[in-house]
Amino acid sequence: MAKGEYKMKISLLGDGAVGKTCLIKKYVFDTFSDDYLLTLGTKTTRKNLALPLKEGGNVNLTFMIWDIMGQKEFERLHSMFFQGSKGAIVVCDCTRRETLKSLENWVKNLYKVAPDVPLVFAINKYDLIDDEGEYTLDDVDAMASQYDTIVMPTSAKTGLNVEKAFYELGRRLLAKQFPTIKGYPEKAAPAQKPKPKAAPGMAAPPKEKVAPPPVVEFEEDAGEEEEEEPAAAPAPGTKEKFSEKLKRLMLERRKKVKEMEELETQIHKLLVAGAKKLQQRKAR
Ligand code: G3D
Ligand code: MG
Repeated sequence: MAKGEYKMKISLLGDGAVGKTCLIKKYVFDTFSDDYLLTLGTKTTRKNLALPLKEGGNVNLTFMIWDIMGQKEFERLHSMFFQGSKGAIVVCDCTRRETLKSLENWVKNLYKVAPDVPLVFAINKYDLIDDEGEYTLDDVDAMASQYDTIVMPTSAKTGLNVEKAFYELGRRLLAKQFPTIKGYPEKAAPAQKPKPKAAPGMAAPPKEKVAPPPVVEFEEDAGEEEEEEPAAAPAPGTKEKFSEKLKRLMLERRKKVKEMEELETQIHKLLVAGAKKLQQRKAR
């Protein structure tokens, strides 16, 4: 049973080519291709995540994931992208130290329009750490400790910590309302000891329980089913039953939230189209 339903905008920030779009693609569609370009940037991608509570039941969270273009020339558009963000995954690339140096700048700019929202720092391309890595997690930990955040090595290529990074951000987004959301269900470590065998005539030992992975499903901006329209407000002076009023207000609220989301998606599309034009003009 869901104990709550939430929809929240989050942003992926970081310099150009650190892997933001690939991380979103890996998380939402579970694929990675090296020739993948800016195709996802044209719309807000959604993904549903069920966060299990210690006392049982889940909280359902829909991420509205905003991908930005990290290149410096789009900087003046960024504050518009950031507005309404409830949290962010801030990404750098372990093979380019300059992307690590920019992390703080990204956070500073985000905090101007979305102060103190929860963050996760992702040190991406960690699959390349042995051959091309320029710095490691330790270099980032010191800097990250000034923010209330966690740092994770990620790889959009191998999938390392991709789900975990989004899960941890989701957990932080809802931590105030739901402090009992469980931690990310890590896969059980390989058993060190040989498993006890059942003595003859005895029942086999119970199998070790492994926490199931969080329930996730994705949804692009697909058309949604028809929704009930709120009833008209009664004429002034007319009595309205408590239950009817509550239902009317809840439906009105839902309608307004939907309208706002549609506006946000339109704004996002417009900004991305504007950024692309700017990019084309620069290339000429
Ligand atoms: P951006 O959205 O932050 O600008 P992209 O970055 O997601 O477009 O990725 C930029 C490049 O990095 C892409 O390569 C992509 O394949 C590669 N990349 C992204 N994440 C990873 C990763 O975790 N590991 C490795 N090895 N490569 C990654 P191209 O060559 O297409 O520019
Ligand atoms: Mg991108």
